[in-house]
Amino acid sequence: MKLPKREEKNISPELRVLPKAENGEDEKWLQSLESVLEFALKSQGAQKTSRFLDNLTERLREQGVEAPRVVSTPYINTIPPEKQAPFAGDWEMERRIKSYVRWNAMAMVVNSNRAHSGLGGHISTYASAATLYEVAFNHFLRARTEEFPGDMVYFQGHATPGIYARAFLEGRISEKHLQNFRQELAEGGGLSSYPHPYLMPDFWQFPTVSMGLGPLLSIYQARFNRYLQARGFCKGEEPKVWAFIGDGETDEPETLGSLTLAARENLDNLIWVINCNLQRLDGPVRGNGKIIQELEAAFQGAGWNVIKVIWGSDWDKLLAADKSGLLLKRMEEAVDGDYQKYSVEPGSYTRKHFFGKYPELLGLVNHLSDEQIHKLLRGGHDSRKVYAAYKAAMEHKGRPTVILAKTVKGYGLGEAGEGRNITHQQKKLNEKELREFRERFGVPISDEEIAETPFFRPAAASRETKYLLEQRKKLGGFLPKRVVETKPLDVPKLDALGEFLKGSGKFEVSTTMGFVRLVSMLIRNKAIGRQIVPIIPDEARTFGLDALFREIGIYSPKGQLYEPVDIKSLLYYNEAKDGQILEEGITEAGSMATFIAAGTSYANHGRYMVPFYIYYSMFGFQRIGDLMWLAGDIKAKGFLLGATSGRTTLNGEGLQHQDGHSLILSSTIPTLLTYDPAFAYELAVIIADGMRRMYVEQEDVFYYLTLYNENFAMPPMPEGVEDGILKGLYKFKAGPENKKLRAHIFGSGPIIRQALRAQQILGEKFDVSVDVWSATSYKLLRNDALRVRRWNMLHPAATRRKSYVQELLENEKGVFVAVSDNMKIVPDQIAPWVAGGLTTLGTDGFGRSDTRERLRRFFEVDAESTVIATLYVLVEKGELDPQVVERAIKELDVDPEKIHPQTI
Ligand SMILES: Cc1ncc(C[n+]2csc(CCOP(=O)(O)OP(=O)(O)O)c2C)c(N)n1
Ligand SMILES: [Mg+2]
Repeated sequence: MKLPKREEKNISPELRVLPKAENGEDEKWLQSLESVLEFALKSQGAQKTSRFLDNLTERLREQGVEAPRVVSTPYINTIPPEKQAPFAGDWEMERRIKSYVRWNAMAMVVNSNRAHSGLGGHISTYASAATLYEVAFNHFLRARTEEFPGDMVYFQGHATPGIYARAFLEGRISEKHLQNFRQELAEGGGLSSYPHPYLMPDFWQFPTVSMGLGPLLSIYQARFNRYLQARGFCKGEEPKVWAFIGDGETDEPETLGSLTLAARENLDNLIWVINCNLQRLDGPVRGNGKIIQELEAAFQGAGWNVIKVIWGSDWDKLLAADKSGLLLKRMEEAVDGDYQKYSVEPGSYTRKHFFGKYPELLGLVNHLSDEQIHKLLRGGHDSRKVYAAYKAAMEHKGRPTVILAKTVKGYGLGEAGEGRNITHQQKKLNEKELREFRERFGVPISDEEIAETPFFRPAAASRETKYLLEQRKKLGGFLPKRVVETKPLDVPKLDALGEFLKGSGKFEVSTTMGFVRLVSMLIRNKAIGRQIVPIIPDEARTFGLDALFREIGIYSPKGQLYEPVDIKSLLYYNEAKDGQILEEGITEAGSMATFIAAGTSYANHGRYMVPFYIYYSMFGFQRIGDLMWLAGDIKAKGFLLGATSGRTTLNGEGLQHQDGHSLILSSTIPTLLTYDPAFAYELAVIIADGMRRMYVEQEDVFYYLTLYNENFAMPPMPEGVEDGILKGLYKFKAGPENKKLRAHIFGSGPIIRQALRAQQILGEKFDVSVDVWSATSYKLLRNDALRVRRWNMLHPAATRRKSYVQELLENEKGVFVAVSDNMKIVPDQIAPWVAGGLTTLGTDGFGRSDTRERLRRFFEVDAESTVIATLYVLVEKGELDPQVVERAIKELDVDPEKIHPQTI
């Protein structure tokens, strides 16, 4: 490090750090400190010197002096020019290739919108990030090979045009594809707007466009890679996880929320590149401040290695020439709003307002024309600076690295949007703007063609194509690329889970307890036990999963450095380097990110892992629904288990805990199979079949199951109900045949016991014969019914098909009632296919704390309320006198004037 010399005469009044004393002693102070520094640097080296300074400030603090806690460094590049690794490529060649990618990325958006205005797309994000990507593609991002899983790259969602444009130059996608950007239904197929593995399963690995999710996932992906390593699943060269992130995106709490985990677990396999173009969609990210300095402080504080790439190489000379220290001062005092202005205005403006603030600085740029001043590059546009930063990040040990690269949004668009607030939305360029763009980047497109914005791809035999292919070859091949060549798992069949089919005898257990037992059995299974990944956000004891702590250990890269307080107990908190449980602490988002990493290891690591993520039901879809949606997009496989489910089954916890709607929220995810099982055997049937479908048949689906905490004797599985359990409905207990009045009650979860009690009351007191059905999945019943109806509609002359639910119920006589611990809309899903209609009882309204009995009466889902509802439907059908209902209300002691929990 070279310190700018601050000779006495050169210290400008603006830079004084100490009040001017009469005898000029501040200069002496400064000089003596600087000579200490210089001596230390020369004789001890940079690291020891910085330790010395740390110790010094520490001693000041011990003396009670308010010494500054340094979380940010000067507003200059972290890597000084003399420490900068030399650029290892053909700079001119790479510039040309980058220019062609730039052009095609812009042309895709312009062409799509010219053909169909309103299709959208983004030009300015990639325009600002082109150098960040191209240096990575040419030198750092390693593709998947036989022996290496490939670096895992989270591309910024809005930069996709650039990624497609490069794949086009690589010959991986066709011109037709580019033409059909954002037109996926066009003939011949098109390209998805953003990275979506669901839509382009051979190309995209990681969805990123819902801002904040990509960064979060990348941390947990890097951590999961370490978990696989520690447990002996991965060997050899370790992949790096790269995340390209927008500076505006860092305002999402998910982006910065898990930084400390990455540092704590020493994830030096993780590199973030934050494109600090100082703008988001509407305007500046921090117009009145500096996003780079703010982020530096956050990352430093969290323990990351921070590399700032602020200034391009041209500035090195200016900084070296500035002996007064004023240039750095000026760099620090200008805010991002000013820098945005400098990128929009001509060089004369920057000369006057940036350099001109201090007359001494004007001298520094006297030799530069206005044009040259305007072209002074920001660090993120300078391949040499970016290369050096990436190399340093690759080599850094012990901590994750973040690169904060300063760029200009819409770089190269000129009047069409460079640095302007409207640039994010810019989709069109007029002919003049196209010409300027072509000239600026030297793209060989003729005047005659330019208005058509043709794509440009150098010939296969050209030096450019050869170079870019050669660089990719050195890095193992192309990327992004998603490859699925995974061997199916030898999952246990249902008979291996026989004990669940027999019932629990006299023992009263909950489905949660049943699940814990089941997962323990699976963990002991020889064929797949090691692949099971139990994930839990600090609720293991709530659900009884602590039984597994000792047996399989909690993953911790440091092992256990302390003796746990409960070492003497059977279920002590056992952390181990090769622990199998991922105990995430209180982060549902982090736990879900782990679920996604584990659930996609078949695509990213070529092997199936089987995640079971068990959590407090209410803090699932409601809290982190966007991540669950993403799990569908990324084709994660595994089981989500919403425990302590039900508005009235979890009784004491009240309004923010009692979930009665996760089955509705979860039903919105197209590839998610949702189940609401009542009994342990149902759970076993669903999980066994789920494993078969996901890990043997390799279907791209995942599962959500509710688990409840009400204990009761689990019945044995009746004969022949397996198919019904999986399809969503089966008859559990029939009533007598010989009665005139007949009814059917569908129950799910523990509320089926209320249906069974209602069956008894209706039989004994009101002479109604009731069949009780277990409804395991209204979503699946509805989806099947919709599919069949659609088929019939589109094949009107063919023999009509029947859905499962219609077939099952068509010969049943009597009225239909459904009762659930969830909102009425859950069973309502199948109402159109129940002949004669379906009356539903459910728990609409906010939860509250009380006993189960009182809550069930309050929400009108107990046996008595079910009896009243059933009798009333018989009245509506003209089969019963209303007085019978009145009698029931009295006899069953139900208050007809009670509060209605639905509220509005
Ligand atoms: C969760 C979420 N909220 C809002 C958006 C809409 N959106 C798309 S891009 C964008 C601005 C992005 O700014 P920045 O992260 O700085 O990226 P840049 O394009 O500047 O590189 C916004 C608000 C989104 N995609 N995701
Ligand atoms: Mg931005």
